[in-house]
Amino acid sequence: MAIVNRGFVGRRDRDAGRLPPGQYRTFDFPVLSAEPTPTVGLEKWSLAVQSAQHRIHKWSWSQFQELPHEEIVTDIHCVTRWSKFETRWRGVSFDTILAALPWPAEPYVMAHCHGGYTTNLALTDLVGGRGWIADSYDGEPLPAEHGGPARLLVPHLYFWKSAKWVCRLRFMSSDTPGFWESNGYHMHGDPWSEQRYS
Ligand SMILES: Nc1nc2c(c(=O)[nH]1)N[C@H]1C(S)=C(S)[C@@H](COP(=O)(O)O)O[C@H]1N2
Ligand SMILES: [Mo]
Repeated sequence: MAIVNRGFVGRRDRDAGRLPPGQYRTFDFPVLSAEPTPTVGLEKWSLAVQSAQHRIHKWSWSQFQELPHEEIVTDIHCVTRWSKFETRWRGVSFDTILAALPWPAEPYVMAHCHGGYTTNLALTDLVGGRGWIADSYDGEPLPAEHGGPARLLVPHLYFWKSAKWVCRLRFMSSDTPGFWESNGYHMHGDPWSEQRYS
């Protein structure tokens, strides 16, 4: 009895402080999409990065695979109040993306997706090992319903910022609202200060 008790307390200790305010922990992996899941063939896939001056740099799938990938283990937090701990991804960091760009990036980014979804992010939230383009989940290619072939992963912000089926990153000189941000969601979306709506 004492051993069971200690184990329980130990687990709670480890998870204490891990849940942002107003969130509950889930053990499954909900799918939240405003649009039907698009089918994006790898031969057609590309990631385009566009500067505010309309310069474009593009990676095909095979070129993207050659960029250094890293493993990310992280908690994720949806604004609809579920959080999932210890999710495991592989992806290319924004630090790597920016280093590969032939021109300097402007301070804000609009992520554009197949299907039309958009979300805005500040570059400062993406660099320093805090933002990735993920193409693998739990050791497998990223499933289509979770954004495969590739999605944004910005886990320190509410998960609506982690755009699925991303196809274009458009840099901007000023912060402009994306899809949910135009419909009342917060421009920044920090779960720890409950930046749900603006
Ligand atoms: N393209 C696209 N990306 C999206 C969304 C969406 O509707 N379309 N929903 C966002 C929201 S609100 C969440 S919580 C996560 C859900 O990701 P999941 O379906 O892999 O759990 O994707 C985000 N990225
Ligand atoms: Mo969400």
